[in-house]
Amino acid sequence: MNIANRIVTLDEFIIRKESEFPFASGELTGLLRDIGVAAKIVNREVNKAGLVNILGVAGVENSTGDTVQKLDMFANEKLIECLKNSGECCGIASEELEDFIPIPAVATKEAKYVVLFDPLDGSSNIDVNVSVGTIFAIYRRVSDSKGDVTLEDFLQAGTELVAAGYVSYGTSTILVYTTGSGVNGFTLDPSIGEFCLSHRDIKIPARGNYYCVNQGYYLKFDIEMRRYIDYCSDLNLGLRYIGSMVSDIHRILFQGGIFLYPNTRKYPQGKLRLVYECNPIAFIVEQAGGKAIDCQLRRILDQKPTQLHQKSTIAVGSPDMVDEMKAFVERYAAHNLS
Ligand code: P6P
Repeated sequence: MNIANRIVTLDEFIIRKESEFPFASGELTGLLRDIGVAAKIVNREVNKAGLVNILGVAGVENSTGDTVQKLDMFANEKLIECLKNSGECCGIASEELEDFIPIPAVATKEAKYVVLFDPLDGSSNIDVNVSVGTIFAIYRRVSDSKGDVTLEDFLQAGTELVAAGYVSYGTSTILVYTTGSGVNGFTLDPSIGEFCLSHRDIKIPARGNYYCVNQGYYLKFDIEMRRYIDYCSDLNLGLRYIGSMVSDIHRILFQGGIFLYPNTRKYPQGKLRLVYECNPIAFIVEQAGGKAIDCQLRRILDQKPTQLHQKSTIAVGSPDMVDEMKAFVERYAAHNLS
C-alpha cells in the first residue's frame, strides 16, 4: 500500500503530533481523543435526531437567552461526561451553562487544562436538517493547581489557546483542529467508527468569491459596514450564509471568503460569544493563514475577556479580504471624521 494513502486515524495523528508539541506529556493527547469520542456520540444522535424524540426545543433558555434545543442539552451532557472521564480536564465552561464547573480530579492526577465549548452551534437548524457543529477551546489553567479552577482560567485571551477545533455534522462529519502548528481535518468513517485524516495542513485561500453575513440585518448595521457590504456586492461576490457559524467557516476555510457578524441594534456587542465561538474559530483560521478581527478592527485573539459569555463582533476569513475590509472601514471612518 502506498504509505501516503494509508488511513491515519485521529488518535494516531495526535500521538504522532504530540512529539512536536512543546508541552508534550500526553495529557493534551488524551483530552483531544476524548473530545473525538464525544463528537462520535453527538454525531450518532444528530444523524438520527429525526427518528427519536430529540428534536425540538427543551423548553428552556440558556445563559445568553437562546432557546435551548433538546440536542443542545444532549451534546452538552456528552461532552461533559467524556471530559470528566478524561482525567485531563480540571474545568469546563459551556454556552449551555451559566457558570463554569470544576471537574474533580481522577485519582491523584492534577489536570492541567480547561475546556470551553459551544456544544451544538447553529442548533436552531437541527429541525430542518441543516448542518450544525461543536466548537471547542482548550487552555492551560493559570490558577493554583492545588485548588479548584477559578474564573481567570476561563477568561484568557485567545493568544493563550493551547488547542481549538470544531466538528461539523454535515453531509459528512468532519473534525478540524489546531494545536498551533497548522490545521488538519479528519472525516468520520462510520464503517470503522474512526475520524480519519482527510484534510492535511489546511490553508485558506487568500481571497474567495463569497461574503457571508445575515443580509436581513443590513439596515441595522453601522453605515461603514453597510458600505463595505455594498462594496462586496460591487465586486460581484456571491452571498452565502447558512446561519451555522461552523458550517460557514468550514466553507470559507476551503473556498475562501469573509464571514461577518457586526453589531446591530439587537446585538450592540455582536451576537457571537468571544471565549467559546470567536476565539477558537479565530485561532483555527489564523493557523490556516487567515485573519480574524472585530468590527472595531482589533485582532480577536488579543482581546482579554472580562465575562464568560461576553459577545464580540467578528470579521474572519481570507487574509486579503479581511485586510480589505479593515482598510475600507478605516478609509470610510476617516472620510467621515474629516
Ligand atoms: P443569526 C447560531 O445561532 C449562531 O450562534 C451561529 O452559529 C450563526 O453564525 C449565528 O448565530 C446566526 O445568527 O442572527 O444570523 O440567525
